[in-house]
Amino acid sequence: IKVEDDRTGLEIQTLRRAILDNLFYIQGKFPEIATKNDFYLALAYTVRDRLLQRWLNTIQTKLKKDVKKVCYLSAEFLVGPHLENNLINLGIAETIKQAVTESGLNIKELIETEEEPGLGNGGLGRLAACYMDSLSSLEVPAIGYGIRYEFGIFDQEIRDGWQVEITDKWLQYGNPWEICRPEASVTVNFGGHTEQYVDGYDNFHVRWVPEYVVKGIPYDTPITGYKVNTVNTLRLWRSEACESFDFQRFNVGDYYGAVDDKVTSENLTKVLYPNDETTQGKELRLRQQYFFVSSSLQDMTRIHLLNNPNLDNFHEQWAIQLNDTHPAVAVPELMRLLVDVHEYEWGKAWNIVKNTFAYTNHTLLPEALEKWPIELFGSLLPRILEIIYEINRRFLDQVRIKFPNDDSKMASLSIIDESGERYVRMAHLACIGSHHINGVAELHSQLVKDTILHDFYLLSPEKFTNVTNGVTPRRWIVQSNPRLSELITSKIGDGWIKNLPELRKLESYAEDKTFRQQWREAKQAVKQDLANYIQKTVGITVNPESLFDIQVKRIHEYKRQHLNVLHIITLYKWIKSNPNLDIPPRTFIFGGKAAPGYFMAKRIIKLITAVGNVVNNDGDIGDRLKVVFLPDYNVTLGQRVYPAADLSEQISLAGKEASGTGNMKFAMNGALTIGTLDGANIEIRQEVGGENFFLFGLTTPEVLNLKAQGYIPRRYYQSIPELRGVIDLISSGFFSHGDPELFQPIVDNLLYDDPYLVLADYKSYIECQDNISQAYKDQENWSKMSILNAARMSKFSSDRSIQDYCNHIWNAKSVPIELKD
Ligand code: 26R
Repeated sequence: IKVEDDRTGLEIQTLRRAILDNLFYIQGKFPEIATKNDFYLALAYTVRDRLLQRWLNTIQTKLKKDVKKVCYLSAEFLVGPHLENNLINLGIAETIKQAVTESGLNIKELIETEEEPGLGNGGLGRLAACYMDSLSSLEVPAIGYGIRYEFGIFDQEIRDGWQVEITDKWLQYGNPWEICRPEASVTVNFGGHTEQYVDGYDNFHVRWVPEYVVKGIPYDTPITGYKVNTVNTLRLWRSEACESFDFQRFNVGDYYGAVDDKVTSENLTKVLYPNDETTQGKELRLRQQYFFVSSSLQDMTRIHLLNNPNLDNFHEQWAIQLNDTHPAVAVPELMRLLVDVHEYEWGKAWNIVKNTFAYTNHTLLPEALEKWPIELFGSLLPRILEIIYEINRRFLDQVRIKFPNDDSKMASLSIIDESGERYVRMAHLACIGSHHINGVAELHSQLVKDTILHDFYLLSPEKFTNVTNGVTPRRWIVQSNPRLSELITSKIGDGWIKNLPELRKLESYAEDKTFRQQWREAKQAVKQDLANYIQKTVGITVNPESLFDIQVKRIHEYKRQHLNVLHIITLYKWIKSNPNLDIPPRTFIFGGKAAPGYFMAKRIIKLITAVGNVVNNDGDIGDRLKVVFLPDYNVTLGQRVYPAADLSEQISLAGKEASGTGNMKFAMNGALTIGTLDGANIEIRQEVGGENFFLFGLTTPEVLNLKAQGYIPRRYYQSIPELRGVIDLISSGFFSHGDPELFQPIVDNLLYDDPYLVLADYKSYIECQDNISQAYKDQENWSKMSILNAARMSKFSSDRSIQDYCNHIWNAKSVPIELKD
């Protein structure tokens, strides 16, 4: 008889034995005393065992000479739960399910036991995770480098309608997916001063004498690709105190001083900053950035030198992508490593640096553009600031040649902002140090060239390009919507999972009545699941046949959740005054976190829940309108929500949302979109067809015009009676138990400032929503539009985005991994 290896075998009996074995030898438990988490961990280790060979083979391939590696440098990776994703990518979901079930366990329950690593705020972090999935699925050798925050994005609870933040203790019951690699630890300098010295050959050098040194310890997580052997690595750094430094103090008897340093060093990677889109110049944040960037670059140069005599060809072997400016300090740090540590001459070093980096911009909002006070920067990273000054000096010499006698150009391009208090502008640093700069959707990339980086564009137009964002169909269709996936596969086979353009084959079924019926049944089933979840979590009974109208994303004024609320109140007033009004019942679902210090965003959450309390409990309304705020929106909850939507709300003010990626997840799952001409909405509409997309609102040029003329929001309030009625109802205290104060900050903001033109777009939005209500009555046509949306979304696969990056920016290729065992 053949006996399969417990660690790799895939027969049911073997898998069952392996789970018990891991339970016993890793968890130290018998089934009789094991908790659900013990079983989850035993299963996770069983799955991990089955990817390790591929993982190690991929690492070996990467070490080979002449294999170009992509490094995605990002302060955030919002990967979501690993278990089910790995089951799908390894192609063992069915087998494992059978083994687990035959062991008397519930696979769904075990999958749901996993705590998701919330190591990101929102779009930018989730994009990094989708890109890691596609890099592996396309067999591109890649490493994601980031920070292993001990506490990720806070958990959100809703108490009395308000957001309350709870510490995210994602590591408390263990993380089976990471492997710590202390042997690859590095050290990172902070503070102190610099000195010049002359070496034995009369060459000048600079040495950085730091005030303290922090140790960086890497933790590796495997990133599987879909049904390929490539398993890439996500390498996240944790900080620790450096023993050698502690001991100096310790030895002179300053025990508390030594432990203090330990506390400071270890605080570095404690917590993710929960601010989405506003910088506060917090020192700890700059420390985090330099810490993970320096650790990662030291790691790359070390790996490079294993197989190369020197760093001369570094840029031929490594393509480093800067995910926004958060890792932009990599530009001077690589210069430091080349010039100070490896003794390269400046010009030669700079040539390597500028051929290594590329920079992605993710936002135009001025408050989100990172800049650091010079004082802070210089005291924390004295050597890096010197290098930045030298980069800037040489850069401005070039500018002077191109624009002679133009001081305003010099001022606008300089890395240093000298208009008031002096700052280091990180976007300028990233631009100057990169060979390519891209925005994340066509409109956004155009606006980057026209506005914030306009002068850089004039200087080097060839550097600027666009890569429209994408999302992985593995997690966002196959995993989150198995019913729909099976229906699709039953008609067109499963090639679409790897090659999304094959979804086009569904177009012809849009005319097929039976298929439409099946399509509706699949949607109905997931809507029922979400209705059950809503009942269980917030205790609201929703009508599963109603139109599910969903807005999930971070709460921000530019995303205009409050515009959505104005529509809800409008409908509420309509039904109250005309009970016979013939519109389909709707369930409005919201989800999203507000930055803890963002007053207006938090108040918008309270407004949503307050309107919900009134509407949901009004007997005249019944189940014609329900308003649900789902607490703690995260990747896991996203997976429940996107598949269940009939309508996707993408209603940001034109010109403000760089791309959006939730918009893609909704449409791929057959939701129709109500949206402005903003971010990737424009391209989604282009792909699915204007007749299958509900468009409203001002365009970007119209927004600019209106603002230039002097926008007066009160005029809209005065001239649109319906709008006035809605605002007055909020002001009256109707939704706040008679308290007119509670929502006055929102009302005043809308009436007297309204920076995101909510009132200007109100009328257009309401009309569009009314068209939607009418359209929903024709279920056959709605289904047709829904099918066409899903069928035409292939452009928004992150596989396409990654291909674009590989071809146009990284010059990287697939390297299939051989599986020798
Ligand atoms: C500097 C700091 C406070 C900070 C600023 C901005 C921290 C985090 C952010 C997050 C931003 C830049 C972000 O998530 N941007 C989003 O990136 C997505 C992926 O490209 C886009 O889809 C989305 O439109 C954009 O808002």
